[in-house]
Amino acid sequence: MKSTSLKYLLSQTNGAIADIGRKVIAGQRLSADDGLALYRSRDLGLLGALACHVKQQKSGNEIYFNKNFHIEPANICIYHCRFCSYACHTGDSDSWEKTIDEVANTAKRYEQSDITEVHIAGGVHPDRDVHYYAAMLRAVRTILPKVHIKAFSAVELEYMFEKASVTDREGFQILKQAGLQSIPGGGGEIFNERIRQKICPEKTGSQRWLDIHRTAHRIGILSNATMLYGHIESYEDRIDHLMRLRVLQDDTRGFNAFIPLKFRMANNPMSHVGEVTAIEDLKNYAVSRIFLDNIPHIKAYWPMIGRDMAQMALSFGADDVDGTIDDTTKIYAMAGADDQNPAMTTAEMMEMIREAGCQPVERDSLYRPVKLQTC
Ligand code: V47
Ligand code: SF4
Repeated sequence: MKSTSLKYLLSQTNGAIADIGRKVIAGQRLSADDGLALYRSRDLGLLGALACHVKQQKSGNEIYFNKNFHIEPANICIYHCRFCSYACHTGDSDSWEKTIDEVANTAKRYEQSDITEVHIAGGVHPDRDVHYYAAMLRAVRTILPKVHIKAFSAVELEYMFEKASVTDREGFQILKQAGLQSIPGGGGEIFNERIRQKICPEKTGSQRWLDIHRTAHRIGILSNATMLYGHIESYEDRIDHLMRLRVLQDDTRGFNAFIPLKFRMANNPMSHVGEVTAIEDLKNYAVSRIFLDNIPHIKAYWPMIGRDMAQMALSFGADDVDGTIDDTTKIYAMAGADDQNPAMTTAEMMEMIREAGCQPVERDSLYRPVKLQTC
């Protein structure tokens, strides 16, 4: 949206929300109260326009995607997060684990491809430590020497480091030497301790999650951040979550992207909570983009929200749709994601972005443009 149109829209708006809009245009940082007022606003058009303004300042008309695939080493997990439709426990008939050879065989399928990233994450396996996962990364690195390895949420990392009795810093050094380059944003959920206690009581605490990311950033491993929203949290809890991320990012500048993850209700103990509406999703993208002034990218993770919502999110501040993916990620399919076999060709991805009036840019894992091969 052109800034003249936004200024016109603001001139037609009264009260606190107009003042906040003027702060956004002036590039001033928003307070927690400002963020709350945005969440409480029903003016979705204005929120979208403000988010687009912020997005334009950061990445112009460009929308990023990458070519990636996922490896899930196991669905076995020691935890029992109440929103999870994916985890099994040792001995369950539906549980599975891939050996390092099987993981390597999955990687081999991409040897001749133009994939630039592999995303490796799964459950928190009771018997595996950091040395085991380092061996796994070395196997992948040998087969795919040029592919960026983004692996293991802070929750998996906490457990594998403790299992091997190494500090976070030592653990990261072991994984880094084995090929780890960045870490995904999983396990953030919602930082408010009271809500976290209700939805994932056993999981890595909020401060611990933040500290693990801080350590990663300090040793040159960048990461993403997520927020699981649309369950029993309040707007205050969402702003508290965004604020804690913004404070850490001021300190380290290590987050590449923020990924709002909409709670999906199928096949988990929180199904009765239901799901929020599309309007709430769009509002959440917009407020995240406006409030997180120091995180460069907002990802609309399409395998979770579907192509249509991902496309709409591009008009509400998102500038990244993640990857062409393969059909190898199951965590959302099992929780009821619209697309049960998420995969998109490059041509489909680019068309989806162009149709939203934006310019598709294939990126690598650090958001550097990749030269597209045309034929
Ligand atoms: O932490 C689990 C979420 C996350 C459900 O960094 C659910 O690029 C909704 O973090 N409804 C793991 N969400 C996945 C993740 C991720 C995914 C894609 C890209 C990146 C990245 C990170 O999945 C968990 C949890 O918040 N999740 N169950 C559910 N029922
Ligand atoms: Fe385990 Fe992750 Fe599922 Fe929680 S969300 S039970 S940590 S796989």
